[in-house]
Amino acid sequence: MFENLQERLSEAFKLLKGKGKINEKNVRDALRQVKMSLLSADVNYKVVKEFMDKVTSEALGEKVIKSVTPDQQFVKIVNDKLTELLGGKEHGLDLKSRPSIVLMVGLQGSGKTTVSAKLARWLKKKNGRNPLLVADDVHRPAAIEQLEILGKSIDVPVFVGNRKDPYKIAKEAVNFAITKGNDVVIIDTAGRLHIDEGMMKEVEEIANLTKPDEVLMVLDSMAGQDVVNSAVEFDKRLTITGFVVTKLDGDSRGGVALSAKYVTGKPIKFVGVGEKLDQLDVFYPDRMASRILGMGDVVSLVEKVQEDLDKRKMKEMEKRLRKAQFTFDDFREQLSQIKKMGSLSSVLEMIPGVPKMKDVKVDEDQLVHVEAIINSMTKKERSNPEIINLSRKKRIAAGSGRSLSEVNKLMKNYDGMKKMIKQFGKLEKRGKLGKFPFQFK
Ligand SMILES: Nc1nc2c(ncn2[C@@H]2O[C@H](COP(=O)(O)OP(=O)(O)O)[C@@H](O)[C@H]2O)c(=O)[nH]1
Ligand SMILES: [Mg+2]
Repeated sequence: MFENLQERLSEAFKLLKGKGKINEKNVRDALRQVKMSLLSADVNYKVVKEFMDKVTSEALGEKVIKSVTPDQQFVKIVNDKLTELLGGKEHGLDLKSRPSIVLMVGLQGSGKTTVSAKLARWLKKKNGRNPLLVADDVHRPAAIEQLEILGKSIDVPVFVGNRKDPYKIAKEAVNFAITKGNDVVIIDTAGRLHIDEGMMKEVEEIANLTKPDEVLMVLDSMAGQDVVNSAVEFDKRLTITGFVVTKLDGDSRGGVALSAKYVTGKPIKFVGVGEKLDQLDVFYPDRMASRILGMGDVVSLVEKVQEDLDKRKMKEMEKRLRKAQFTFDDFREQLSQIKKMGSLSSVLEMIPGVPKMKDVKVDEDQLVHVEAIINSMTKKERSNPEIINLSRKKRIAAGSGRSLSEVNKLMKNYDGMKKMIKQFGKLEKRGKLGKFPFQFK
């Protein structure tokens, strides 16, 4: 369903190509294209609206980074918001009880039986669990046999019971697991082509009997928007805990995933990317967003450039520190960097060599005050702080609206910092200090 989306989005991104700056007009044109492409891909209009609101406010407020083009930056914004919409971060399985029960539900042909086996394999291989598969789709005899074959291929036992009564099978299976020491029970249930009362009642009853830790609804990503309605219905009746979206190896671009997550608020936990049993992936919203946009390379380029920019600024600062040339101009530049980048503690944590300081409280007001004081200095004072005598201090205090003692404190801090830097320089020259305390790779 997202077949045209990438094409139309790249049209939108083209609108920004060659533009020196993201301005209101060209962003609005591009945004209109994005909106059209989502709507024409049949994405739920509420989803589109929420998405557009977020992208618009971000895109219009963004400064252009020099080394990437506006269209590349725009792709990044759209990508980030899409990631958010898809659930942000990955969601694991919540398997607390012993044995843990996983109930697999969904329409016929969505991939329940395949996913049951894939999940058993994944839990065994990646989590060291000892799963039991339960063939609880008794309506089609072939379904039981299908699961038996799959279970054999991954060396996981399959419980079939009397092959007739789905409630009895489910109950017996849990007891079987307890006696055999299986710590997770995966129950494969019957589906229908469309939602019907009989099927709903059956899975509802199985859920009541087994009290599952996870109720995973399997969604066929190729099946179109109708699937979203069935997701709502299943969630209403069973309270599902998450989705597994299958057949993403086909032409589908994952639009169903986007809408189902939005309308139910339930996370996508896994995706199926092929018929083989190892073709199950934990769902990563960021990767899915890139896939929908088809622009993963652009996104990582922008990320890389942002990283490089930060690194370059750090390196520059390191050079000045080494030469003990640290002036109030540098100080001010640092402050504005810090303000731009968010809290001071997160910036400090980014500097290699600086110990992690969890919960460091930084008074952001203080930063504003310090900046005001520096702004009241003349250019000459900023680059030669040693000329700042008492009368200059008084003038600076009056000009910045801060007290003389605050100005004094700043001067003292500056002196201390500079002395420390000189010490480091000397020690380093004498070879007493193996490395400069801040190392930038
Ligand atoms: N290409 C592809 N095929 C899949 C995937 N998951 C399931 N299938 C196929 O979809 C068909 C229906 O799967 P099945 O597990 O029997 O669905 P169920 O009726 O819900 O149990 C089978 O032919 C599977 O091999 C997937 O991720 N990719
Ligand atoms: Mg099946």
